[in-house]
Amino acid sequence: MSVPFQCPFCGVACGLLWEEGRVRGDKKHPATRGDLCQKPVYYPRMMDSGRITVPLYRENKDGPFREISWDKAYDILSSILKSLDGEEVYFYLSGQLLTEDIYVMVKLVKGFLKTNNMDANSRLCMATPATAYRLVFGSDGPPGCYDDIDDSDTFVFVGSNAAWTHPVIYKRVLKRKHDAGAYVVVIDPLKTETAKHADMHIQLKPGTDAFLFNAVLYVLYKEGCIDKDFVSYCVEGFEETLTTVTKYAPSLVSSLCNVPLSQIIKLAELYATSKKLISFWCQGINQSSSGVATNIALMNLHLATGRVGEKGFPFALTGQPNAMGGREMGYLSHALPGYRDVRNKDHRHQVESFWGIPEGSIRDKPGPTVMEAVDLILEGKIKFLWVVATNPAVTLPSLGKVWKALRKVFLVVQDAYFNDTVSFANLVLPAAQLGEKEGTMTGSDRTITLCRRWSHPPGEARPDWQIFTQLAERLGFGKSFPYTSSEDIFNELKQLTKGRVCDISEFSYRDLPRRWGGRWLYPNGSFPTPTGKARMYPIDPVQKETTGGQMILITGRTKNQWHTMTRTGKVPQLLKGEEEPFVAINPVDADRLGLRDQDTVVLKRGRYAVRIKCRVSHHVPQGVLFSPFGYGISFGNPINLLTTDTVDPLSFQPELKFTPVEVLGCYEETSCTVRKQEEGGVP
Ligand SMILES: Nc1nc2c(c(=O)[nH]1)N[C@H]1C(S)=C(S)[C@@H](COP(=O)(O)OP(=O)(O)OC[C@H]3O[C@@H](n4cnc5c(=O)[nH]c(N)nc54)[C@H](O)[C@@H]3O)O[C@H]1N2
Ligand SMILES: Nc1nc2c(c(=O)[nH]1)N[C@H]1C(S)=C(S)[C@@H](COP(=O)(O)OP(=O)(O)OC[C@H]3O[C@@H](n4cnc5c(=O)[nH]c(N)nc54)[C@H](O)[C@@H]3O)O[C@H]1N2
Ligand code: SF4
Ligand SMILES: [Mo]
Repeated sequence: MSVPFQCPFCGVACGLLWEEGRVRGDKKHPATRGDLCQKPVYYPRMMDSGRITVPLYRENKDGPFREISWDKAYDILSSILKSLDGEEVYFYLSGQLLTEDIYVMVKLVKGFLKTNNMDANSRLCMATPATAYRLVFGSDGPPGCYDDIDDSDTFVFVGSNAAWTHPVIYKRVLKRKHDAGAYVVVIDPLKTETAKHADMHIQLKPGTDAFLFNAVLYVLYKEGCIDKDFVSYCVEGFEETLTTVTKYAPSLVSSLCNVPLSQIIKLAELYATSKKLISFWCQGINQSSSGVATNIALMNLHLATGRVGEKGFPFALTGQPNAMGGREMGYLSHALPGYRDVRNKDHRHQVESFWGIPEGSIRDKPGPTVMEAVDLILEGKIKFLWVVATNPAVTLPSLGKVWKALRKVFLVVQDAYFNDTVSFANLVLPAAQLGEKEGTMTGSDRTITLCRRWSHPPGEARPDWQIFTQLAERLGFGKSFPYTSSEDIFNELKQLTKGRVCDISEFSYRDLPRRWGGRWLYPNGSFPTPTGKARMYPIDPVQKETTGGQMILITGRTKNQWHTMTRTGKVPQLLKGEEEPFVAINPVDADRLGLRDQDTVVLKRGRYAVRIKCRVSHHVPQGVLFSPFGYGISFGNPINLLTTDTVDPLSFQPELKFTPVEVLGCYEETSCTVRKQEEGGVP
């Protein structure tokens, strides 16, 4: 038996085949053509260990869980949901769910429970590029696709360690470098694996990318390299942008970013003269308090040089396997299915009439973002939180506050595995995972893959869409949720995309995998904005500061682990070298602090502290630290105790790449208390 599915890990979304317990690449898959990396190869070996198999309940969070039936679980849920109003409940979803799972939950919550109190872990991930794309092009979605890699001659990776995080894309780029001499630029403060293979590594100071892009635009203008035709027919805002950019002369920016002038000139030359140039970017410029501005500053370079089609384009690498599908279905707090927005009256009416609910059912204000919801829980305004396929007890920033909120709220955790958030829960719902349920996901280049199943969920576990459907029935909405299969749901949700950029109304399960939007989203230089033109914006970057004695903590990923390790952490081959948390520190800084490799240090921000082993490494520059964020509570205090919920003003995505911290050598350890109890305590 050969069962097609999509990789459950990164957003490259490789098409795979399960064949009698083995996983291999699907050569017929149009996006990834049979390629894959190590992680999914071990998937069949992870699937069974540490699973939640029955619904569990406890009224008192300090007491033990007891097993309950699904009937009882739905009773508990429906009686709470009926007793609270829309502002008192909150739903936190994930880009690791199927599109069908997400659609049912969005419909139930935004349409029938009449609240926009919903968000997803994409808030920590893709909220920034989704916002920037909308502002610049009028719509979310990457303008090109993977096929474009194969005839490009220049690749610029910004804040992306793709060699580890999007390995199949990076391999394809390196093949192009090898076969056709393509030129690869990596812009990253760290000497990453990705940077090692680059022709030019621009090792800039953290948080200074927008300055760099402004300087590149400055050079492009001064050297007469603007695509004037494209700009005049297809772009608005060029003049204002230019006025601002003249403040960012390359000599000034060179010292500000701490990069050689020659690299700024070379980068400008590449945007000016390449045949086809793709800028790939990811969390290094998304998880930032000025993320949208930096995304736009990068996209300005593409608009100024007419690179939004055959000459290349800006391409935001999606993190999770179905963060694209989630955005298409409107799982962020402002959104509705079909890339619609709750603030738009026509959009609300279109969706209301499709769902057969009265006008005015969908609220016209975006709900709070997940970090705002944490504050609302602490204020006593949100009383019920349902977390599905994400592990906020480790991955949200400002964990001291998050733990307090998780302890306070009535918490439902719906997961396939016992993750860290379960230890804060009242009600635990066992979910089926990929391989045990069917449905679709959309990958980074808009290709939708149908995931068939080869196995049954363990015990009482159920597909997420089924859990939501059965609850909807209990709540009296059965008629509007008549689904008996994920295909029923797909056949409904696709109709809501008709006429939208992400139109899949003609797709069916039979013809997947298939990409929506064609090869290029905007092939004729016309954009879904009110004027039909794309928009450049003047960007005045703000310099982020540290105070004396502090170092800049960057957080991110390791090569073989997937976030909080609920699956990959069970495979010794993938754990090798990644068994325990660490912080990487430059040898000069280590010397100054009297540290040797493998010493324990204490990282401190305000009253929060994390004890952690250090790795002395040339890969981080002086003044900067790097630490992976996925290690759960059983490893000690997670690194997100130190990160803050400072957010971007437009995307509300938190700053996770720039946290000023103090580093105390092990000899100072005793002076540094970890105030677990005070902050709500680790369970
Ligand atoms: N192995 C593995 N792969 C994954 C994941 C995983 O958990 N494990 N997770 C997936 C998900 S959900 C996501 S979102 C992606 C994330 O993929 P990436 O964004 O590639 O991964 P990160 O390690 O978070 O950060 C990338 C880089 O940003 C750099 N950076 C930090 N600050 C700055 C800055 O100011 N400017 C610039 N230019 N760079 C900066 C860091 O040094 C780091 O090398 O990975 C996906 N793929
Ligand atoms: N400091 C710092 N923090 C970060 C980041 C960073 O770079 N630095 N990155 C952020 C980013 S980009 C992301 S995407 C988040 C990721 O953060 P999370 O989403 O919290 O991390 P995961 O470990 O991927 O959690 C996914 C959960 O879904 C469960 N699961 C898997 N499949 C299914 C299913 O089919 N159904 C159900 N119900 N459950 C399932 C898994 O068991 C796991 O518990 O972390 C964010 N946090
Ligand atoms: S590159 Fe990403 S999608 Fe492809 S196999 Fe590896 S983890 Fe899975
Ligand atoms: Mo992500």
